[in-house]
Amino acid sequence: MAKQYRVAVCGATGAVGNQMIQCLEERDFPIGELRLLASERSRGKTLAYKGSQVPVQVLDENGFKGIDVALFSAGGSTSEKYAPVAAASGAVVVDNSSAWRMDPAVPLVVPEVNPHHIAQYKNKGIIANPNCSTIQMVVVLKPIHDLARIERVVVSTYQAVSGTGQKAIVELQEQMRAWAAGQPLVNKVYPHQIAFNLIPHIDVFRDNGYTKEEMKMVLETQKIMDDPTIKVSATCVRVPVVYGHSEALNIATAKKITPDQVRATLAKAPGVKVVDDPASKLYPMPLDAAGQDLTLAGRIREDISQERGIDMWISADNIRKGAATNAVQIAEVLIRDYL
Ligand code: NAP
Ligand code: 3JN
Repeated sequence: MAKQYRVAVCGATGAVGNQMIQCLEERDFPIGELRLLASERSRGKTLAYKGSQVPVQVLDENGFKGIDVALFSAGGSTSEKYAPVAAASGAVVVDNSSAWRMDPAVPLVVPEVNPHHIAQYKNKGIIANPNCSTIQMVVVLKPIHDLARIERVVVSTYQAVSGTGQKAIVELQEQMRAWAAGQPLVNKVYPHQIAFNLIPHIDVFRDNGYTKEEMKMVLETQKIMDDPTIKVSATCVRVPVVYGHSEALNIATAKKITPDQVRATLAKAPGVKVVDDPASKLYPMPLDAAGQDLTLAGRIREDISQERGIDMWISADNIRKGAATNAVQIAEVLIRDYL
């Protein structure tokens, strides 16, 4: 019989954790034992996995004993404290928070882009999963970088409320209902009304005027692509969409390439689907990206404002490829090549 692994999902009751359990099931990850961990608030809960109800355990120092692979999505402070605990008890951690992403000893991995970095898990027993907006961007940038060397990317994101968690989905729905009923709209999760609005503010502001989310896109892209020379400038915007982040990308390359070359390259790239037939009104949209794992790329055209530039539009499921699926894919490479 094929080897089976003891897997923990830490943050199992959350939006990302729930999707991780679903991805493990869908992808038939070889699990001998599934341990679900969350906070005191989830004591007594159970979650469905392959037709059975698995009890949720309250996270503590002993929670990772005997575990081979621990998938974390319980926020940065839980990862900071418990990822080293899990690693010390012999598990390899795949962490979804930003806590370990920029640690030089911790690999930051998108399996379509830099699977070879996974070998560095041996340094600390931790592998970091990038931010959702970075993941979908590097999946399309890597094949273009290999073709024509990217010098600079200007990106604007259109990020779904599910990126903020379940409470933000409820806030958008309640504001829509209140608007339709002519009642006052209440905002608690976001600093402004999100229904019928756009909020150019994701995560906290930094001294340089960018937000932390925008700087994650800059620094994570350079680390994953192993190239600190790629210049990135990002503007991250929350939009009233439930699932699926989209991005407008403006890419400047060292070598001149045509939109046809980009389409042909992306058509062969792992994890990408070219959806680019404007005459038939076909282009990526979050409603089409949601519920699947490919990054959709379209509206590919030459940038008329510069010598060697390409513009495009991409959409991907932020909870699946942007978080849970990417983490499970990392775990798949880990067990295939290393454990
Ligand atoms: P969420 O829906 O609020 O879920 C949070 C999860 O963490 C719940 O299972 C919660 O358990 C658990 N948790 C919170 N504090 C805990 C503690 N002290 N001990 C144990 N468990 C604790 O949030 P989410 O949207 O799933 O996001 C979770 C995290 O994933 C984020 O904070 C972020 O770090 C990461 N994330 C990454 C990306 C990405 O771009 N890759 C995207 C979204 C999220 P209870 O239900 O018991 O409270
Ligand atoms: O807002 C989004 O669309 C993505 C959110 C990601 C997120 C949310 C809370 C904390 C992160 C992340 O993964 O970068 C974090 C974090 O910093 O861990």
